[in-house]
Amino acid sequence: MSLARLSRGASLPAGVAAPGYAPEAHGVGIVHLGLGAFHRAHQAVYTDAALAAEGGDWRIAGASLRSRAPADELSAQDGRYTLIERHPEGPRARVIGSIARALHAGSDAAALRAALLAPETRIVSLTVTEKGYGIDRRTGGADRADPVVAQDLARPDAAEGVLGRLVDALAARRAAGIAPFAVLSCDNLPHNGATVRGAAIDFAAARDPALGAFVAREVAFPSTMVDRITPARTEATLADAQRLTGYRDLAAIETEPFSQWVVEDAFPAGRPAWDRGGAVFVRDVAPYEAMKLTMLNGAHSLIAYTGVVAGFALVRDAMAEPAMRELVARHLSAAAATLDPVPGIDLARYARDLLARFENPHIAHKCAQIAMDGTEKMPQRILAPALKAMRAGQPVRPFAFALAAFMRFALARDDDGAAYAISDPRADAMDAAAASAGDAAVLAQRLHGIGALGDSPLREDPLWMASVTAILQEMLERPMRAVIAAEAERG
Ligand code: CS2
Repeated sequence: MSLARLSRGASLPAGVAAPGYAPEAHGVGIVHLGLGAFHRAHQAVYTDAALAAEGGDWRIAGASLRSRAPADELSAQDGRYTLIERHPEGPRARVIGSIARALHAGSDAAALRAALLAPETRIVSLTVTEKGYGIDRRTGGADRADPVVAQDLARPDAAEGVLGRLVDALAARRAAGIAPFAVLSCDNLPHNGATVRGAAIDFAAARDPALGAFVAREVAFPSTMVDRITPARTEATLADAQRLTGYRDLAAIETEPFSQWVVEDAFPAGRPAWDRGGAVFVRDVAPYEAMKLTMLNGAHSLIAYTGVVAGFALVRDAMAEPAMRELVARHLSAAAATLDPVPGIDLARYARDLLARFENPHIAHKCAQIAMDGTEKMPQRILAPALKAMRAGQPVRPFAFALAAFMRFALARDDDGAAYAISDPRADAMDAAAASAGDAAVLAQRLHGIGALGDSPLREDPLWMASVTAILQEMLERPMRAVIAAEAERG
């Protein structure tokens, strides 16, 4: 029996929470770009709680940017889906009703544009991954070398990229006298609101300087820190959804019990009562964001690169290796030492909680999933705290170790010699650099020069480069597991 029946009055078994409101009675107020598992495990859940607590016309029209499948799966179920939370005592299911419509950006382009132009749309939120925006991290502007950005600048009325679609909609609203929406980037970019704002202003100004000035003056880009570990769904996810709810659910997703959302409260046209779902509104998100990017995400990248090479398939497998766990704990304290105080947060406790989250035996989070797009992630996760540590005279070795692991990963062969694919927008440059595997110093220099990795002043720092090169040399000579053991021994 399909979950679609729920919107026609069918009921759920006891123990499975249903939306605490009548979804179809609420209008759409948000357009969301990027309908993947993370959105469904995070913002859509907070919106579901907000609708239950305070109502309002805040349902979501979501658009999947790449594949059609998520849009089809959700549409077939009137937007309903099962959220499975993997608790220690067993999985818990809840049906979410906040998604009103699910579109595919490519084939439903006109419907998506209409939703972006609708006066009722007061927020456009995004989870499109770091690389999905087409931002030139060096200039902070739109990346003219990105083919989609270049195409959208040439044909603004047929935009296919994220910046192009946002700016096209803002321009059309301005022309029609409709107030702009707030743009809420929920990706792990440094200063996500300000970063996307800078690129959107640049893109708009390239079309028309007055439009650039309008975006700068009139459009809010609140920053936000989002957190919930959400592995890609598997057959087990779908089987559990069916077992727990009694319905076949093609759009089910699974996630951890923990969830955190810190948002800058800058929504000129209003927002859902996300605080009723546990979101925290603050004036300045920066300290929370730095904490999460450098501690959680930095440690994640360390685990992912060592893990893929050493043959730990899952984060929890790596954590089960005592030496690896020690290196993760070492990384967390080095990252914490670079942070300014974070209001209301005890960083030692945050680090302990992270270790437990990574160890969660019920979450099957693949190292290979986290290892994707390293050239987009390493600058803010590893190089930014490393630079702070270097300048403050604090230990940098944990960061050098994580970067060296990324470099070893770039060789695309694990300790057993098995090849794996590298999924990264700069995979070609990584592959070209890997030809220097015979010389750790050259390999390190070349890989450190790719994309935003090349923008870090650390690349010019002989001490840093010597440290990275020495660790990489070891990783080239010995199996990763042996290097991990020796490194943990070293402390
Ligand atoms: C992970 C994140 O894949 C990755 O790069 O580090 O997706 C991480 O799981 C989330 O940011 C957790 O909130």
